[in-house]
Amino acid sequence: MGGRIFSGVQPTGNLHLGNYLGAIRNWVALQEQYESIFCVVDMHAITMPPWEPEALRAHTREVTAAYIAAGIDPQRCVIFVQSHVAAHAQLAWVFNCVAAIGWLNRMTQFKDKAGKDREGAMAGLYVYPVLMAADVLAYRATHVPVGEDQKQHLELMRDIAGAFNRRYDVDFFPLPEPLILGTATRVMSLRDGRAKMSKSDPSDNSRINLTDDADTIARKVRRAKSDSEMGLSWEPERRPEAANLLNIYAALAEEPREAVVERFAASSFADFKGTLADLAVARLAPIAGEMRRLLADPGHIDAILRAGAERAEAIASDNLAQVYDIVGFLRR
Ligand code: AQP
Repeated sequence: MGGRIFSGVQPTGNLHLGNYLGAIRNWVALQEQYESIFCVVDMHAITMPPWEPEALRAHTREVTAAYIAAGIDPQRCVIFVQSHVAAHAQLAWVFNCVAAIGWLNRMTQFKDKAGKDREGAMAGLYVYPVLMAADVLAYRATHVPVGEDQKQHLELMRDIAGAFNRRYDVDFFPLPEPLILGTATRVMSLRDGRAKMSKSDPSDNSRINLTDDADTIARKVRRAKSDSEMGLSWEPERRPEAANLLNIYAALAEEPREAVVERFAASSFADFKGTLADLAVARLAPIAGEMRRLLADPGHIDAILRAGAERAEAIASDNLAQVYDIVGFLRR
Protein backbone atom coordinates (compact mmCIF):
# COMPACT_ATOMS: atom_id res chain seq x y z
CA MET A 1 0.00 0.00 0.00
CA GLY A 2 1.26 3.47 -0.93
CA GLY A 3 -0.17 5.33 2.08
CA ARG A 4 -3.64 6.34 3.19
CA ILE A 5 -6.10 8.45 1.22
CA PHE A 6 -9.09 10.38 2.48
CA SER A 7 -11.65 12.20 0.38
CA GLY A 8 -15.28 13.21 0.48
CA VAL A 9 -18.25 14.76 -1.27
CA GLN A 10 -20.90 17.00 0.25
CA PRO A 11 -24.45 15.62 0.24
CA THR A 12 -25.88 18.82 -1.18
CA GLY A 13 -27.81 17.18 -4.04
CA ASN A 14 -27.28 17.20 -7.78
CA LEU A 15 -24.16 15.06 -7.76
CA HIS A 16 -22.74 15.75 -11.21
CA LEU A 17 -20.28 14.71 -13.89
CA GLY A 18 -17.60 17.02 -12.40
CA ASN A 19 -17.83 15.29 -9.02
CA TYR A 20 -17.59 11.96 -10.83
CA LEU A 21 -14.70 12.69 -13.21
CA GLY A 22 -12.83 15.06 -10.88
CA ALA A 23 -13.14 12.90 -7.78
CA ILE A 24 -15.19 9.72 -7.39
CA ARG A 25 -14.02 7.87 -10.50
CA ASN A 26 -10.37 8.36 -9.58
CA TRP A 27 -10.98 6.81 -6.19
CA VAL A 28 -11.99 3.53 -7.80
CA ALA A 29 -8.47 3.00 -9.16
CA LEU A 30 -6.81 4.38 -6.03
CA GLN A 31 -8.51 1.87 -3.73
CA GLU A 32 -6.15 -0.74 -5.21
CA GLN A 33 -3.05 1.24 -4.26
CA TYR A 34 -3.94 3.00 -1.01
CA GLU A 35 -5.71 2.28 2.23
CA SER A 36 -8.83 4.30 1.39
CA ILE A 37 -11.31 6.24 3.50
CA PHE A 38 -14.25 7.91 1.75
CA CYS A 39 -16.59 10.17 3.63
CA VAL A 40 -19.97 11.75 2.97
CA VAL A 41 -19.28 15.17 4.47
CA ASP A 42 -22.70 16.11 5.83
CA MET A 43 -21.32 18.63 8.34
CA HIS A 44 -19.98 20.68 5.44
CA ALA A 45 -23.39 20.52 3.78
CA ILE A 46 -25.03 22.68 6.50
CA THR A 47 -22.64 25.60 5.97
CA MET A 48 -24.98 27.03 3.29
CA PRO A 49 -28.72 27.10 2.62
CA PRO A 50 -31.03 25.39 1.88
CA TRP A 51 -31.33 23.84 5.32
CA GLU A 52 -33.67 20.93 4.57
CA PRO A 53 -33.26 18.02 7.00
CA GLU A 54 -35.20 15.45 4.93
CA ALA A 55 -33.32 16.34 1.75
CA LEU A 56 -30.00 16.13 3.61
CA ARG A 57 -30.81 12.60 4.76
CA ALA A 58 -31.81 11.60 1.22
CA HIS A 59 -28.70 13.17 -0.34
CA THR A 60 -26.45 11.47 2.21
CA ARG A 61 -27.74 8.08 1.10
CA GLU A 62 -27.56 9.19 -2.53
CA VAL A 63 -23.85 10.09 -2.32
CA THR A 64 -23.17 6.77 -0.58
CA ALA A 65 -25.00 4.95 -3.37
CA ALA A 66 -22.98 6.89 -5.97
CA TYR A 67 -19.70 5.82 -4.38
CA ILE A 68 -20.71 2.17 -4.46
CA ALA A 69 -22.34 2.34 -7.91
CA ALA A 70 -19.17 3.94 -9.32
CA GLY A 71 -17.16 0.94 -8.10
CA ILE A 72 -15.91 1.72 -4.61
CA ASP A 73 -15.90 -1.46 -2.61
CA PRO A 74 -17.28 -0.97 0.92
CA GLN A 75 -15.44 -4.08 2.12
CA ARG A 76 -12.07 -2.89 0.98
CA CYS A 77 -12.56 0.83 1.76
CA VAL A 78 -14.09 2.68 4.68
CA ILE A 79 -17.26 4.47 3.58
CA PHE A 80 -18.96 6.54 6.28
CA VAL A 81 -20.76 9.75 7.22
CA GLN A 82 -18.76 12.60 8.76
CA SER A 83 -21.23 13.42 11.56
CA HIS A 84 -21.08 9.80 12.77
CA VAL A 85 -17.49 10.27 13.96
CA ALA A 86 -17.22 12.98 16.61
CA ALA A 87 -13.44 13.32 16.20
CA HIS A 88 -13.94 15.50 13.07
CA ALA A 89 -15.61 18.30 15.03
CA GLN A 90 -13.30 17.83 18.01
CA LEU A 91 -10.10 18.05 15.97
CA ALA A 92 -11.54 21.00 14.02
CA TRP A 93 -11.74 22.93 17.27
CA VAL A 94 -8.06 22.30 17.98
CA PHE A 95 -7.24 23.41 14.42
CA ASN A 96 -9.36 26.56 14.85
CA CYS A 97 -6.75 27.43 17.46
CA VAL A 98 -3.91 26.75 14.98
CA ALA A 99 -5.19 28.40 11.77
CA ALA A 100 -4.75 32.18 11.63
CA ILE A 101 -7.65 34.37 10.51
CA GLY A 102 -5.37 35.82 7.81
CA TRP A 103 -5.01 32.35 6.26
CA LEU A 104 -8.77 31.90 6.09
CA ASN A 105 -9.25 35.38 4.60
CA ARG A 106 -7.31 34.26 1.54
CA MET A 107 -9.67 31.37 0.68
CA THR A 108 -11.27 32.10 -2.67
CA GLN A 109 -14.06 29.54 -2.22
CA PHE A 110 -15.36 31.45 0.82
CA LYS A 111 -15.32 34.67 -1.17
CA ASP A 112 -17.16 32.99 -4.07
CA LYS A 113 -19.74 31.27 -1.91
CA ALA A 114 -20.34 34.15 0.52
CA GLY A 115 -20.81 36.50 -2.46
CA LYS A 116 -21.66 40.11 -1.69
CA ASP A 117 -23.16 39.45 1.74
CA ARG A 118 -19.98 38.38 3.48
CA GLU A 119 -21.17 39.65 6.88
CA GLY A 120 -24.28 37.50 6.57
CA ALA A 121 -22.41 34.28 5.69
CA MET A 122 -22.28 31.59 8.35
CA ALA A 123 -19.15 31.25 10.51
CA GLY A 124 -19.20 27.56 9.51
CA LEU A 125 -18.66 28.51 5.87
CA TYR A 126 -15.68 30.62 6.91
CA VAL A 127 -14.03 27.80 8.89
CA TYR A 128 -15.02 25.13 6.35
CA PRO A 129 -11.37 24.56 5.31
CA VAL A 130 -10.43 24.01 8.97
CA LEU A 131 -13.02 21.25 9.28
CA MET A 132 -11.75 19.84 5.99
CA ALA A 133 -8.22 19.75 7.44
CA ALA A 134 -9.60 17.90 10.47
CA ASP A 135 -11.42 15.42 8.18
CA VAL A 136 -8.20 14.36 6.53
CA LEU A 137 -5.80 14.69 9.44
CA ALA A 138 -8.02 12.81 11.91
CA TYR A 139 -6.85 9.80 9.88
CA ARG A 140 -3.33 11.14 9.34
CA ALA A 141 -3.99 10.54 5.63
CA THR A 142 -1.03 11.07 3.33
CA HIS A 143 -2.89 11.77 0.07
CA VAL A 144 -6.13 13.54 -0.85
CA PRO A 145 -7.66 12.92 -4.29
CA VAL A 146 -9.70 16.00 -5.25
CA GLY A 147 -10.60 18.21 -8.20
CA GLU A 148 -8.55 21.31 -8.96
CA ASP A 149 -10.99 23.61 -7.11
CA GLN A 150 -9.83 22.14 -3.77
CA LYS A 151 -6.12 22.86 -4.28
CA GLN A 152 -6.10 25.98 -2.11
CA HIS A 153 -7.83 24.17 0.76
CA LEU A 154 -5.21 21.44 0.55
CA GLU A 155 -2.45 24.03 0.87
CA LEU A 156 -4.15 25.44 3.96
CA MET A 157 -4.41 21.91 5.37
CA ARG A 158 -0.66 21.47 4.95
CA ASP A 159 -0.08 24.83 6.66
CA ILE A 160 -2.23 23.75 9.61
CA ALA A 161 -0.49 20.37 9.93
CA GLY A 162 2.95 22.01 9.75
CA ALA A 163 2.03 24.76 12.25
CA PHE A 164 0.66 22.18 14.71
CA ASN A 165 3.82 20.08 14.45
CA ARG A 166 6.05 23.12 14.96
CA ARG A 167 4.05 24.65 17.79
CA TYR A 168 4.13 21.46 19.83
CA ASP A 169 7.52 20.32 18.54
CA VAL A 170 6.21 16.97 17.28
CA ASP A 171 6.21 15.11 14.00
CA PHE A 172 2.63 13.93 14.39
CA PHE A 173 0.72 15.01 11.29
CA PRO A 174 1.85 14.22 7.74
CA LEU A 175 1.60 17.05 5.20
CA PRO A 176 -1.05 15.55 2.89
CA GLU A 177 -0.36 15.60 -0.85
CA PRO A 178 -3.16 16.47 -3.27
CA LEU A 179 -3.80 13.88 -5.98
CA ILE A 180 -5.32 15.82 -8.87
CA LEU A 181 -5.75 13.11 -11.45
CA GLY A 182 -7.12 12.54 -14.94
CA THR A 183 -7.96 14.81 -17.85
CA ALA A 184 -11.09 16.26 -16.25
CA THR A 185 -9.83 17.86 -13.06
CA ARG A 186 -12.07 20.85 -13.79
CA VAL A 187 -15.26 20.06 -15.67
CA MET A 188 -16.99 23.23 -16.82
CA SER A 189 -20.69 24.12 -17.07
CA LEU A 190 -22.52 23.00 -20.24
CA ARG A 191 -24.01 26.50 -20.46
CA ASP A 192 -20.81 28.50 -19.90
CA GLY A 193 -17.36 27.10 -20.63
CA ARG A 194 -15.75 29.54 -18.22
CA ALA A 195 -17.78 28.53 -15.13
CA LYS A 196 -17.20 25.36 -13.11
CA MET A 197 -19.88 22.67 -13.39
CA SER A 198 -21.45 22.94 -9.97
CA LYS A 199 -24.26 21.53 -7.87
CA SER A 200 -25.49 24.96 -6.94
CA ASP A 201 -25.89 26.34 -10.50
CA PRO A 202 -29.59 27.20 -10.74
CA SER A 203 -29.74 25.83 -14.30
CA ASP A 204 -30.11 22.05 -14.33
CA ASN A 205 -29.04 22.12 -17.99
CA SER A 206 -25.59 23.34 -16.89
CA ARG A 207 -24.68 19.93 -15.53
CA ILE A 208 -25.15 16.23 -16.10
CA ASN A 209 -26.42 14.77 -12.84
CA LEU A 210 -25.42 11.24 -11.93
CA THR A 211 -29.11 10.46 -11.47
CA ASP A 212 -30.13 11.70 -14.95
CA ASP A 213 -31.69 9.07 -17.20
CA ALA A 214 -30.39 8.31 -20.69
CA ASP A 215 -32.77 10.71 -22.48
CA THR A 216 -31.92 13.58 -20.17
CA ILE A 217 -28.18 13.02 -20.54
CA ALA A 218 -28.46 12.95 -24.34
CA ARG A 219 -30.66 16.06 -24.40
CA LYS A 220 -28.32 18.06 -22.16
CA VAL A 221 -25.28 17.15 -24.28
CA ARG A 222 -27.07 18.06 -27.52
CA ARG A 223 -28.17 21.40 -26.05
CA ALA A 224 -24.77 22.23 -24.57
CA LYS A 225 -23.50 25.65 -25.58
CA SER A 226 -21.27 25.59 -28.66
CA ASP A 227 -19.79 28.15 -31.03
CA SER A 228 -20.33 28.78 -34.72
CA GLU A 229 -16.90 27.72 -36.02
CA MET A 230 -16.40 24.75 -38.32
CA GLY A 231 -14.65 21.76 -36.78
CA LEU A 232 -13.37 21.39 -33.23
CA SER A 233 -10.09 22.56 -31.81
CA TRP A 234 -8.30 22.68 -28.49
CA GLU A 235 -8.21 26.40 -27.66
CA PRO A 236 -9.47 26.68 -24.06
CA GLU A 237 -9.09 30.46 -23.92
CA ARG A 238 -10.77 31.25 -27.22
CA ARG A 239 -13.19 28.30 -27.44
CA PRO A 240 -13.91 27.23 -23.83
CA GLU A 241 -17.08 25.29 -24.69
CA ALA A 242 -15.36 23.20 -27.37
CA ALA A 243 -12.45 22.53 -25.02
CA ASN A 244 -14.79 21.46 -22.22
CA LEU A 245 -16.71 19.00 -24.39
CA LEU A 246 -13.49 17.55 -25.86
CA ASN A 247 -12.15 17.17 -22.34
CA ILE A 248 -15.30 15.43 -21.15
CA TYR A 249 -15.12 13.08 -24.13
CA ALA A 250 -11.46 12.24 -23.46
CA ALA A 251 -12.16 11.60 -19.78
CA LEU A 252 -15.20 9.41 -20.42
CA ALA A 253 -13.48 7.47 -23.21
CA GLU A 254 -10.26 7.26 -21.16
CA GLU A 255 -8.28 8.36 -24.20
CA PRO A 256 -5.51 10.96 -24.43
CA ARG A 257 -6.94 14.40 -25.13
CA GLU A 258 -4.64 14.92 -28.16
CA ALA A 259 -6.06 11.83 -29.89
CA VAL A 260 -9.63 13.01 -29.32
CA VAL A 261 -8.86 16.53 -30.59
CA GLU A 262 -7.31 15.09 -33.73
CA ARG A 263 -10.22 12.70 -34.38
CA PHE A 264 -12.89 15.42 -34.19
CA ALA A 265 -10.92 18.25 -35.82
CA ALA A 266 -13.09 18.11 -38.95
CA SER A 267 -16.40 17.14 -37.32
CA SER A 268 -19.33 19.48 -36.96
CA PHE A 269 -20.38 20.36 -33.43
CA ALA A 270 -23.68 18.56 -34.00
CA ASP A 271 -22.01 15.28 -35.05
CA PHE A 272 -19.51 15.47 -32.20
CA LYS A 273 -22.27 16.10 -29.67
CA GLY A 274 -24.18 13.07 -30.96
CA THR A 275 -21.13 10.86 -30.42
CA LEU A 276 -20.46 12.41 -27.01
CA ALA A 277 -24.09 11.92 -25.97
CA ASP A 278 -23.88 8.19 -26.83
CA LEU A 279 -20.63 7.84 -24.90
CA ALA A 280 -21.96 9.72 -21.87
CA VAL A 281 -25.09 7.55 -21.80
CA ALA A 282 -23.03 4.36 -22.13
CA ARG A 283 -20.77 5.34 -19.24
CA LEU A 284 -23.24 7.04 -16.90
CA ALA A 285 -26.59 5.28 -17.35
CA PRO A 286 -25.35 2.04 -15.68
CA ILE A 287 -24.19 4.05 -12.66
CA ALA A 288 -27.57 5.78 -12.40
CA GLY A 289 -29.28 2.36 -12.68
CA GLU A 290 -27.13 0.88 -9.93
CA MET A 291 -27.75 3.93 -7.73
CA ARG A 292 -31.50 3.47 -8.14
CA ARG A 293 -31.18 -0.21 -7.20
CA LEU A 294 -29.16 0.60 -4.08
CA LEU A 295 -31.43 3.46 -3.02
CA ALA A 296 -34.43 1.13 -3.12
CA ASP A 297 -32.99 -0.50 0.02
CA PRO A 298 -32.02 2.32 2.42
CA GLY A 299 -31.54 -0.19 5.24
CA HIS A 300 -28.66 -1.77 3.35
CA ILE A 301 -27.01 1.61 2.77
CA ASP A 302 -27.40 2.52 6.44
CA ALA A 303 -25.80 -0.79 7.47
CA ILE A 304 -22.79 -0.07 5.24
CA LEU A 305 -22.49 3.40 6.80
CA ARG A 306 -22.74 2.03 10.34
CA ALA A 307 -19.97 -0.49 9.70
CA GLY A 308 -17.88 2.23 8.04
CA ALA A 309 -18.35 4.58 11.00
CA GLU A 310 -17.07 1.94 13.40
CA ARG A 311 -13.91 1.42 11.37
CA ALA A 312 -13.37 5.17 10.93
CA GLU A 313 -14.02 5.87 14.62
CA ALA A 314 -11.38 3.35 15.70
CA ILE A 315 -8.68 5.21 13.75
CA ALA A 316 -9.83 8.78 14.42
CA SER A 317 -10.48 8.45 18.16
CA ASP A 318 -7.01 7.03 18.70
CA ASN A 319 -5.42 9.92 16.77
CA LEU A 320 -7.57 12.45 18.62
CA ALA A 321 -6.50 11.04 22.00
CA GLN A 322 -2.88 11.54 20.97
CA VAL A 323 -3.62 15.11 19.84
CA TYR A 324 -5.30 15.85 23.18
CA ASP A 325 -2.20 14.54 24.97
CA ILE A 326 0.07 16.66 22.77
CA VAL A 327 -1.87 19.87 23.41
CA GLY A 328 -2.04 19.20 27.16
CA PHE A 329 -5.68 18.30 27.78
CA LEU A 330 -5.98 16.29 30.97
CA ARG A 331 -6.92 12.66 30.43
CA ARG A 332 -10.39 11.71 31.58
N1 AQP B 1 -16.59 20.89 -11.96
C1 AQP B 1 -15.77 20.04 -11.34
N2 AQP B 1 -14.77 19.43 -12.01
C2 AQP B 1 -13.95 18.55 -11.39
N3 AQP B 1 -14.06 18.22 -10.08
C3 AQP B 1 -15.05 18.80 -9.37
N4 AQP B 1 -15.43 18.69 -8.07
C4 AQP B 1 -16.50 19.49 -7.85
N5 AQP B 1 -16.83 20.15 -8.98
C5 AQP B 1 -15.94 19.74 -9.94
C6 AQP B 1 -14.80 17.80 -7.10
O1 AQP B 1 -15.80 16.99 -6.51
C7 AQP B 1 -15.43 16.70 -5.17
C8 AQP B 1 -16.60 16.91 -4.26
O2 AQP B 1 -16.98 18.25 -4.22
P1 AQP B 1 -17.96 18.73 -3.07
O3 AQP B 1 -19.31 18.28 -3.32
O4 AQP B 1 -17.45 18.38 -1.75
O5 AQP B 1 -17.85 20.27 -3.12
P2 AQP B 1 -17.77 21.29 -4.27
O6 AQP B 1 -16.41 21.28 -4.84
O7 AQP B 1 -18.22 22.56 -3.65
O8 AQP B 1 -18.83 20.76 -5.36
P3 AQP B 1 -19.66 21.66 -6.31
O9 AQP B 1 -20.37 20.80 -7.26
O10 AQP B 1 -18.85 22.74 -6.89
O11 AQP B 1 -20.75 22.24 -5.34
P4 AQP B 1 -21.15 23.72 -5.10
O12 AQP B 1 -22.00 24.10 -6.25
O13 AQP B 1 -21.88 23.64 -3.81
O14 AQP B 1 -19.89 24.53 -5.04
C9 AQP B 1 -14.22 17.55 -4.84
O15 AQP B 1 -13.06 16.73 -4.89
C10 AQP B 1 -14.19 18.57 -5.93
O16 AQP B 1 -12.88 18.98 -6.23
